[in-house]
Amino acid sequence: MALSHERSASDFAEARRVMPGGVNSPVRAYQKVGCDPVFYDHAKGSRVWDVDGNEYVDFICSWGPMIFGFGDDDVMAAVRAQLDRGVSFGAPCEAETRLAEKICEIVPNVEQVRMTSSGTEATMTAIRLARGYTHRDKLIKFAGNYHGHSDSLLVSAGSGVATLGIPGTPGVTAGTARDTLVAAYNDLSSVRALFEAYPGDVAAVIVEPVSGNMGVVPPEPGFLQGLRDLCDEFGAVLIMDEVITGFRVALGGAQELFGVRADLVTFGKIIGAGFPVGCVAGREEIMRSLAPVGPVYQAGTLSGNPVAMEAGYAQLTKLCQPGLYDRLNRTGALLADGLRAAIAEAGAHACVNQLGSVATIFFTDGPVRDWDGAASCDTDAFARYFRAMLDQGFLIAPSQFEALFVSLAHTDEDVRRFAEAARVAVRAAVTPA
Ligand code: KE4
Repeated sequence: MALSHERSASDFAEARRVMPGGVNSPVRAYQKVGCDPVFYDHAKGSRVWDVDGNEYVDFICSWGPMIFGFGDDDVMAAVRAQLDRGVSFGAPCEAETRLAEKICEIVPNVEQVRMTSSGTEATMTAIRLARGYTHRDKLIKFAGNYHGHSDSLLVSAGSGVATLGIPGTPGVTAGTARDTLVAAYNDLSSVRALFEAYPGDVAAVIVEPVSGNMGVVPPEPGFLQGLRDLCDEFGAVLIMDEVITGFRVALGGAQELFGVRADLVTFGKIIGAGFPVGCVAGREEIMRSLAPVGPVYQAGTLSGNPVAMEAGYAQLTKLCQPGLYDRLNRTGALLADGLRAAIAEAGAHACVNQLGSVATIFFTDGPVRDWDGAASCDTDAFARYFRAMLDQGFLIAPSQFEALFVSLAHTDEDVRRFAEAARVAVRAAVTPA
């Protein structure tokens, strides 16, 4: 029975009057999945209830931060304890140092941290820091990778830019775009070619060590180490953007999982446990270029916000418990198996990429190993799949070019029910009305 979305519909009409598209981040508008967005009312664990009272199992997890599910008791206790002590100081406080120390303790090759209020600010800072440290201008990124919405990084970006099919980079100057060079993911020769075309002028390579923003695309064996070797050969900074993968693909993130050293690493999402937090981190030798020690300026009114710091510290501390990532990854694998069974049963032209607790069903034969592969997807089929999952009470990312997130609150029963719903939804996807 189709769910009623009356109040969401009126909420959306009201929102559109006062906010562009009715949202504060484009992908939330459901523009490419053929229906209006549901408005969330409240959430707990793996569940979300919308304003019409419909209950869903949510696999967006607020785009990654809710690794323990919504409203984790330990995180909320830490937040409540701070609320009456002050929600913002704009001055140094011990909570900032505690979270920075925890990140340095957990993450390989990190000696110092600079907190920001978003992943975008973290990657923007990392780029500026790499340019200031190397005195070079050019930046290499990968088609389909998304690193937030700072000018340099909107060139050939994934996520919402890919979802909306925005051509070029309106609002970004030609000069800025000229300094961003675009390589193909999983293609080291395309990276070498750019280094050789701009000898001595590439400041950094920035990469999603596991792509999440063209859908999930894991690095092929040797790709990340190959980037490390190229950056060493040409004297560039290797930036791993771990806003998604940080504390998700392993406690120590992709650097731990793949055993490849980044010079700078950016985090977001999980380190804020749902509060606005990002950070750039790395060796002190580079980080000391940041003001007030060095000349590379970066700042933020709410950077190191005490409530956000306490939330992140509680979450990272809880993630240090043994066995959690085995359980998280097992749930991710179960879910991917369920999707593959649904594809096989429907005889659908689709494939699944999964790594740990992130996964994407691509409506193309695949394999999907780069942006060209992802771009070949039948996004109308994905939209039919999305709507069929929504109607059955499952919330997934409203875009072919995003990831599905599993949390530690998702049970085997949640996954079993998801797989059942996917059998119906994949058939609907490949059977245009
Ligand atoms: P934020 O500025 O949204 O906190 O982080 C930007 C960012 C940086 N790097 C990576 C690898 C990211 O995935 C992101 C943001 N992720 C998107 C989802 N693909 C956030 C959701 C949205 O844009 O609404």
